[in-house]
Amino acid sequence: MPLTSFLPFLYISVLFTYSPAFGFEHNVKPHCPPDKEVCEFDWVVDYVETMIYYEDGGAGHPIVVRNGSLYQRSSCNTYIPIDISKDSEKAIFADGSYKLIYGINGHYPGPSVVVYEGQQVVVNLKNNLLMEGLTIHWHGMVQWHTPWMDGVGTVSHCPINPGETFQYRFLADPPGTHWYHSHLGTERTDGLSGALIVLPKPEKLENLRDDLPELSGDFVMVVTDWKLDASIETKSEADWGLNPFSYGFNETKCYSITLDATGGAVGLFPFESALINGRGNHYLNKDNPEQPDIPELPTETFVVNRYGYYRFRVINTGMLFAFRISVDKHDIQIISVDGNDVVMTSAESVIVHGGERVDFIILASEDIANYWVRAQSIEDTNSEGPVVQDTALAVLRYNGSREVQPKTHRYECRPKDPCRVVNCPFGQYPDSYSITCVAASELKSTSAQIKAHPVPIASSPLEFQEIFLNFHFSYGNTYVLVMFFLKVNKIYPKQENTTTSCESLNCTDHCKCTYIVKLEKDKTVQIVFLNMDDAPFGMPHPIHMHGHHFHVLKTGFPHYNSTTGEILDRNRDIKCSTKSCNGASWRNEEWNFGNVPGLNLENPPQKDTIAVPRNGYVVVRLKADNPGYLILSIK
Ligand SMILES: [Cu+2]
Repeated sequence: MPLTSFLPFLYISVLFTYSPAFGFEHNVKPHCPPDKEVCEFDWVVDYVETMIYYEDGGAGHPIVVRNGSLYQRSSCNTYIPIDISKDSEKAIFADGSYKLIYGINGHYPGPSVVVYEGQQVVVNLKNNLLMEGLTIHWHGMVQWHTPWMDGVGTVSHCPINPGETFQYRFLADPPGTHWYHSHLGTERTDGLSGALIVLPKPEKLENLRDDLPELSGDFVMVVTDWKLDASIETKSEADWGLNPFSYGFNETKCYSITLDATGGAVGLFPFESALINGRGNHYLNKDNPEQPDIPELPTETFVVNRYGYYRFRVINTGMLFAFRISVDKHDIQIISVDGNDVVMTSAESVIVHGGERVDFIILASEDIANYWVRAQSIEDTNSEGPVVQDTALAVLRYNGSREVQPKTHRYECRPKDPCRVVNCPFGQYPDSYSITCVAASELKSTSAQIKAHPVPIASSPLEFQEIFLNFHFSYGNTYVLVMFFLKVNKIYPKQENTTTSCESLNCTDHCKCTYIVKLEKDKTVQIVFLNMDDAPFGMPHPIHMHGHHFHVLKTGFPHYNSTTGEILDRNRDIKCSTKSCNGASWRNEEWNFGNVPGLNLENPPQKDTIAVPRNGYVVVRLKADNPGYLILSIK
């Protein structure tokens, strides 16, 4: 991208005044009418602390629990009761701990950006922080021919410095459930994230999907893991190998990594709590995971009318943990992944990895009551044996039911009536779980979706480019954290520096560098994401590609022991030429040039983030038609 394309949007000014406001609107409400060409937002990023009650002028009062109720301490000895119905606009409750975070206009999660397809989105962003630069990445937006608006700090633009204002301007494309977040350092997981919903143009709505019932409501559900420590501390301590001391440096008991049902690593550090739309709780009582530590805290509540259909747009904005999402006593009907429509499919639950979005519908046809909405980790065991899955909870409340905590339990999967779980990061659960896994690649695009975005097919081998990329830990370094944005070679503004040591001949196996892959313009590019791990604890990695929604053609799983779930052997379709599986290729040369057996070329789903199974692979395809420096990273 020539430097002249970098438009001078950066200027310094003080445009906005700051006053904290906190309510999270979970109903999808467009910000501008559909006929408006430009939809504009004014944002101020500033510090804010959770569990502090803010007065309009900005003065704060700590929120405390006394005798089973919440109070704000307006002076040392003055306690004023908190009225959740009124005061939830005045404070971010999070999980009940005090934590300094970043807020956008005082909000966490950030204000939802709800716009119409094709609208020009303008975000005037003022960085009011004292010492941190920031950028905002619009995850899911393809940024067609505007890669400089992709918001990846040091790759697609220079960070916005403290005191500066930057104007983001990009086209809302494609429609669907997306999100935004800071793409610099660890800011994303300390407050700088939110929902970005692009609604289809109203005139397109009618012929877009005829398979959906008429909806009575449309909800945003932002799910994230949550830690008391600042993310930079979590990252640094992980870099230094301090995770075993996560319970406290002075505690005698040490932390042991939790594993999923196939032995893949999940909890590199302890699951402390998780939030749904900014609200959560600690659930330290493992014997009764539905009994929160601070029951007085507000819980996110979705109110529905009986017999109505409701859409949930789930976004995992978290740091490490994937969440298995379910609604007690209600089947979920999955209709969209990463903003792309799929043929409706029924499931007991769906697993949403970091960066992924899943839309589902429920029919509120049960008794008028309260039901738990669950976001459960996929932890299964640690070195001592089975662990209880950590859970974040929200409430599904039928109109007319009492405002009390649900008493429901999650569906029990039985051999006769197994649970269908969509988007497992592995091929199968052990037999005893009675769970049938549906891989993301088994979902089907709707006919309208595939008509608008056909699978790229190369007209000749010359038009076809195939790339094998292995995402994995390196042996002996089990604690390297992958969910933070590592230092990458700066691309803006010095483009001559983009050649890196990865391209040098003497780098044959384990090299530390920013790896740059050149896609040839307009070619059909098939990427084989590998996760061939030589580390003792591998883990499934969600991989996110900027600038494209690729077609997911196939998943290759390793071989499992069906009783224990353990991996017996890595997938042997792939030939690795080094220990780190650099220079990988298909074992069978006849599979080259796109001739891999079992590819769904007819109606594969489209995604922008995909979990690659440990010791397996995922084949994706795209057309290289969006020039620019686009990052490909583990989410
Ligand atoms: Cu993205």
